[in-house]
Amino acid sequence: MSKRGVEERYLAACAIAREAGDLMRRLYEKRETGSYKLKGHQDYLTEADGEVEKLIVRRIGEAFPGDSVFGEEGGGKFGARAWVIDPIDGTANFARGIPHFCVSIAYVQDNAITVGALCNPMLGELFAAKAGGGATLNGRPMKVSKTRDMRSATVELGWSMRRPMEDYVAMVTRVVKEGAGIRRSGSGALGLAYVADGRTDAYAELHINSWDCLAGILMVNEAGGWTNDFLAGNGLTKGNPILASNAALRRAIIKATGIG
Ligand code: LIP
Repeated sequence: MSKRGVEERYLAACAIAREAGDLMRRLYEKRETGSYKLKGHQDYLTEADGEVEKLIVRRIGEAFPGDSVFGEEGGGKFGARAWVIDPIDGTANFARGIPHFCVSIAYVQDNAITVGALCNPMLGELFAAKAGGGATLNGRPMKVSKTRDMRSATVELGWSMRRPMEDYVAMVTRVVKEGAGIRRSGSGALGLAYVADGRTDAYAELHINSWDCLAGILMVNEAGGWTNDFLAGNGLTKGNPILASNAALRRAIIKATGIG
């Protein structure tokens, strides 16, 4: 694809993420307590997920009718030019009234993440990246942290029911034993963006879906960090483990999490 084609998709991803974020915030502020469903054990679904995804799919179709789109709620296709979207990453937070969530939009060209955009409307934060073009927060360049010692590190360990609880507890135990501080905030997309912006030093999860993480993976790499080969095997369609880190902690965090 030409540079112009990538730039057009980058600008569109940013604009659509902002518009979707504005809609998400309006829906959040008018939601009624308890207005959510559970599509699985600890797997939340709100009406807002569907409304936001419909807006994103419509905008992408208007601008790039020849591209494929895959959304967490509506499904779709993974073509050679594929948009992979999560309308609300951090749905459990949205559902329970915790203002820590975002829209995640990624564009993948021939199985390579090319464009990513995340918007957290509650903080007015737009995270964006394009392959070879750097990563930004509201237009400001992002860089990963320089933390070199696990005893000074802050590491987010994502969790879901998609892997055995024993495996998660074992990973938490290993990371804490290495001296790191840990957190789990319920949005893998924002967790990865925070690594790219140096707010945390690493993000790990034993299984995450592509729509949650592709945009964040690109941001971490464009901000000078490292990620495992998430797209190996069936990563795009079935998900995989994810590990993202600043450059200095890479070896230590691979050892502690067992993801590499
Ligand atoms: C979430 C992910 C998070 C994971 C949660 C959930 P959702 O995505 O971002 O990493 O730990 O279980 O899958 O469901 O809020 O779009």
